[in-house]
Amino acid sequence: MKSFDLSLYLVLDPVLCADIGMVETARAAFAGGATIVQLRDKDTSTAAMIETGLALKQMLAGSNARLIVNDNVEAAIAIGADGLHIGQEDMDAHEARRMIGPDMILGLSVETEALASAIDAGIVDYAGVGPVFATQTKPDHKQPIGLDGLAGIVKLCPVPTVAIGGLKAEHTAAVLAAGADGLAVVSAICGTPDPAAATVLIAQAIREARK
Ligand code: TZP
Ligand code: MG
Repeated sequence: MKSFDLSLYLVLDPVLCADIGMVETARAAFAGGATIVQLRDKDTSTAAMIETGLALKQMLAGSNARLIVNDNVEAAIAIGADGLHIGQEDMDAHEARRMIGPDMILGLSVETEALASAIDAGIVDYAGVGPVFATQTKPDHKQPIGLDGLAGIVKLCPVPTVAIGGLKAEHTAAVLAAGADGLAVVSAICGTPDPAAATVLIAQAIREARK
């Protein structure tokens, strides 16, 4: 049985994290209560991705936290990551599953109810649902779905879900009320003056919302 906790899902951004770096940002976020981290770097080489991923893996050793690699199957395998996350345009989920084998976590981005209904729970382990709100972090993002859209899509997902897109601590209660299992954030943590404190704010909001 794959075990992972989507509650507070940090997605790293190399540009936003430039000041202290992605590994130190992740370290601070885990100290603050992040449960899972995704290495996402659209503009780097596989070799550099592997180097950062191995440093993240070393930092996480002995913890329950999970390391997911965005899009790059070769890097995910070389790092020995816990999982791979793909978008609808990246590759077919069956093809991804065939390449990573049965044990790695596979996450898939979904933006519509139709895509949610099409998820094969036999091969996909969780869905990233969004963007909930418009965000500067991903300039080419799809049409925002809003909190009502999130609720509609989550209802149709046959796997656990994490919401993404423009999410801040103040959205936590509404996102969880919409049925998502967690929040994925980039700019709410990466590049903030105190990433650990920024994470604590979200972690506390999650605890409050679940009471
Ligand atoms: N996918 C959909 S929106 C997004 C991704 C990777 C970026 C979310 O960034 P932020 O800063 O949390 O809005
Ligand atoms: Mg992608």
